[in-house]
Amino acid sequence: MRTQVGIIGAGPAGLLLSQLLHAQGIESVILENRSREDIEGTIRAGVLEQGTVDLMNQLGVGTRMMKEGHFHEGFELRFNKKGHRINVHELTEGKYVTVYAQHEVLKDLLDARTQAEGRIFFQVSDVKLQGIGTYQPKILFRDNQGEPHELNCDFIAGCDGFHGPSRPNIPQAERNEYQKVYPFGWLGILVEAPASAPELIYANHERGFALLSTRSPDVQRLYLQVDPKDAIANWSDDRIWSELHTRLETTDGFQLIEGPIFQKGVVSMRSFVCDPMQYGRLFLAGDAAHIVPPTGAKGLNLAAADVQVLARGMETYYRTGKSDYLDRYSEICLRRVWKAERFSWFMTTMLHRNHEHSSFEHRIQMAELDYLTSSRAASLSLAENYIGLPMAFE
Ligand code: RFL
Ligand code: PHB
Repeated sequence: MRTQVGIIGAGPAGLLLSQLLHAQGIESVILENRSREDIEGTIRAGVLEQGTVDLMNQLGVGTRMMKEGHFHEGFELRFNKKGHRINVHELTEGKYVTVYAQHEVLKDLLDARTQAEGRIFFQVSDVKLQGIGTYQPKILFRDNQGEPHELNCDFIAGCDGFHGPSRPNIPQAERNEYQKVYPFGWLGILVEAPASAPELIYANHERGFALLSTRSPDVQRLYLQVDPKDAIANWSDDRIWSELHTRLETTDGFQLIEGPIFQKGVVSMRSFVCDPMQYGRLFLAGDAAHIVPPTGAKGLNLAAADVQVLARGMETYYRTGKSDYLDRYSEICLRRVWKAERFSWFMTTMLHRNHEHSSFEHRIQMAELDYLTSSRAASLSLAENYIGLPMAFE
């Protein structure tokens, strides 16, 4: 089998890349080890940057998002039992915080790929990369029947997430990895209930961080900071609600609306960057190359930014035969990646309770929150990072 770009992974990075390449007349094949149902049922991100929304629309896959997504003009930072609104819309000259679930983005992209008769193999196994240092790289894999195949391509895009097989193919001596593991986990729940607030609330409380988000008028998404090693079995619904009520409480009587919890789980948090994000004919994009803690809502958005640079490089290569731009892929992406790493680390550090910290660091956290919510310059910086820094292609 042959294609121009072999893509490993049908997450946001792989599917967006395939759709971008298709729009430029470049052929790709996607290899994914999970089933379509599994992908469409996995609950992850919720917040899209304005640039990601624009990209979805530009690719012709934004119709449902524009109809069913939620467009917020701001969000709230809550501390000392008081809410402080960040008016993102006004501070960023008209941009919106879009809440539209990652699995809905994936459904829309999978539909578009299917309609365009794009080739996607689901439930593949034994994925192996070969010849990435040559001009004829290939991917060996088994299809869902266990039949072995060889996919010959010009380029391989490693869009296979943090645990995927692509990154380890970059020789260790050529690869620098930067990592920070946080002593926090997020317990996330999905609840059948109406929204308790019109916009997202990020709360710093002495018992730990809490986040109120939404999915639809009748389904809400909430998170609690917990010990990353804590078992979900330790968290009864009653305990979750009691903790959420305490952490989100305000002096002016905020009411948290309860409902049946129909999904819950704990995720751990880390920051990670692989530099470079490319080697020979292999290009990493999204979580395969970098991870951020979810507090800044940047992971999916960074994946979308990477693949726009990658698609531009490939388009330039096929049009001119020159690889100069592709050679700079990693350098161009990493400038944005490190700014998103900084922002996600900053939001995480400011909002979580760290038991390794002293009362000094706690006072600094409070000063940071007070500054962010009382200085226009600081609010502007927060808003422009949250909504997404402008896309840079050079
Ligand atoms: P993904 O989504 O992990 O997709 C990788 C795909 O590769 C497949 N794969 C393989 N395929 C073939 N062979 C193999 N050997 C393979 N190994 C793996 C996997 O099955 C999978 O389908 O990576 P991608 O595309 O880079 O996308 C990254 C995003 O998924 C991630 O950054 C976001 O979910 C992060 N994130 C958020 N990002 C935002 O931009 N905004 C948010 O509001 C936001 N909230 C979140 C989040 C992540 C969270 N969790 C669960 C970590 C909230 C949470 C709780
Ligand atoms: C979500 O709705 O899942 C969500 C919202 C904001 C974040 C992270 C996740 O920062």
